[in-house]
Amino acid sequence: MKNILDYKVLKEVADIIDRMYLLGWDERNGGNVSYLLDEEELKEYLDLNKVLRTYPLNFDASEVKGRYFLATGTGKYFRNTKNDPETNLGIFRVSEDGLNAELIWGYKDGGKSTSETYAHLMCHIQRLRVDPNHHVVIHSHPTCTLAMTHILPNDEKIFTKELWKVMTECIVVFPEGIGLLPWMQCGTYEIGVATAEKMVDRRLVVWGLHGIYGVGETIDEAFGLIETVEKAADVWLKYRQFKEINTISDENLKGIAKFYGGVPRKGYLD
Ligand code: 2HA
Ligand code: ZN
Repeated sequence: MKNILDYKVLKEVADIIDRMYLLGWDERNGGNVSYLLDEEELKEYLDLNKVLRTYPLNFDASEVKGRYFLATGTGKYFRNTKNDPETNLGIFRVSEDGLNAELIWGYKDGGKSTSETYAHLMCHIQRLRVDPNHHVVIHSHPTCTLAMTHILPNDEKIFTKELWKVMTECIVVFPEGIGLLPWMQCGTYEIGVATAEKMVDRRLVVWGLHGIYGVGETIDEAFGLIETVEKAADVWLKYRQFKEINTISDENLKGIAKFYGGVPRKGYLD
């Protein structure tokens, strides 16, 4: 059996968590990451018949029964993850009835998966319906994106268009727009449902006064979405206090999207 600490997915997840911490986006235990694993690959590293313990998921996740997830632990600090993955991360399987997590590895100090497990699993379920190659859900508290939600109204069209107009790259990276939820209690079943609903045709959802969710087939994709939003939010905050004399017009945005083959969200540029 190979050493799980050499598993490239685990290394990639630990690396991105460390990077997000260093970017200042994930203070203390803020943020969480989960990754849908490939069973055949995982078998090379762990005995999948050996369940360490189980804990309730408190909702019906049977759509992903038997699937394996690597996820950050509840209350665990991003800062500590790379140095001690076995305490700060865990790998669990969703039980056959969909109601429990069966821990296969990790959460060494008796912990369990992130307080946002509802939202993570619901986003995985939703994205798998529209993208069979989906794997990654990242939740983070990026500074400038979060600041923007204090200033703009709770309107996802306005939020998206402000960012599209900051820099040419935005409509290339997220032509489908960004979902935006007003402030809601985090960690709840309800915020999970609301987030997953927005993920039907989007890969980014901002939680007002809290943070962001990004999803993707790879870490590069999910992280790339979030870093593009955060970069644009940073630039937006830098110029919004000045008189803007140049901007990307709606016509320009349509042209950029067309050039790169993206379809801008319906109703945003019409
Ligand atoms: O505590 O980010 O949303 C981790 C979180 C909750
Ligand atoms: Zn959070």
